[in-house]
Amino acid sequence: METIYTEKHKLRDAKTELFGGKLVQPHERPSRAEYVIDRVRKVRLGPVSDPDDFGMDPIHAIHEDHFTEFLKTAAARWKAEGFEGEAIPTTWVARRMSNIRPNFIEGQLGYYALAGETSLTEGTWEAAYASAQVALTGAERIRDGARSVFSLCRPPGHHATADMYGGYCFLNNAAISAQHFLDKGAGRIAILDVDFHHGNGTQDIFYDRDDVLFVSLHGDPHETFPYHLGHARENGTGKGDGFNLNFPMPPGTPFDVWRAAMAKGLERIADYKPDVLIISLGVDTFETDPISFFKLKSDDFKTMGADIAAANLPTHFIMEGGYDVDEIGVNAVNVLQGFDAAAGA
Ligand code: 5XA
Ligand code: ZN
Repeated sequence: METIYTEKHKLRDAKTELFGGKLVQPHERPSRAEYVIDRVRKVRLGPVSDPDDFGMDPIHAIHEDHFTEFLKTAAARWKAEGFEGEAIPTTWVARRMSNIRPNFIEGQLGYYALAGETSLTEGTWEAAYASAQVALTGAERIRDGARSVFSLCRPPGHHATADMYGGYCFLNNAAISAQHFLDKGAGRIAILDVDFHHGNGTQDIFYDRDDVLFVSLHGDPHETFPYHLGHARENGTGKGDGFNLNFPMPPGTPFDVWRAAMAKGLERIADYKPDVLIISLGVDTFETDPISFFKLKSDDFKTMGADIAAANLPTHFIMEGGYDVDEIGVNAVNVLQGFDAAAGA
């Protein structure tokens, strides 16, 4: 399997994450992608290629112009005000308040953030832009006939909505890829999100549409991030009714339970008959992940890849989360090797 990768991800190198009431070293850090690419090379998964540049149009097919403009300029504006730390929001559009965008940078952070842990820093925009280009390049490989491709995106994307960032995400790489396939002539795309966290951004972007089926397996939002979306009753709305499927699961969920949920999701995907399957590939379901509570083991990721291959669809893997950094390479690449072995590659 080919991997698309760029070192530009290193431009996203925040020094602080608001976690447990303290500013700590971010869980989402450059070494994550380095462990993954090292493992890709070590096991000789396949060629590693640089992304091409598709410009802003495919990004703006998903994200609002005013939002991308904000992401581009926020860190510099924050610094220009004399604030010394990294830019984090302190206020939100809470219940019964006004949704009018403020002018001052501090107010705009609260307007555009869906969570407070994610600092905006110099270089973040460039890394997020490059990450989206990685996903678009992966999409083009599938359009050119590849059975599968791995877009090693960093920063991740599945929490980002059309106009909100947070949960370590800025641009929604899976959504940008899905829309790109549709804009180039595909009729239906399925996204299977296997990250530990619910892909609230992807759900929100496609919630009223029937040309993208979104299936997510994740920690029950009563118990974990993103807390305010991801319940089983969220099935889509309007034309999108029936095209959103959530499988929230409780703390301690082991692989056999998780796998049975994925089988149900894959059944729905088979019924839908998509042109392409996109996998939002997070490996924070791992048993020792520091911010998650499922109990998957390293070998389970191989089985996961084999089960995904059995769907027999062109498959675009897009990297999302995973924070047991020492094991992230093995776990992510186990999915891809399990897929390749079952697909006969
Ligand atoms: O998939 N999303 C993540 O891994 C980020 C979770 C952020 C929690 N504050
Ligand atoms: Zn996650």
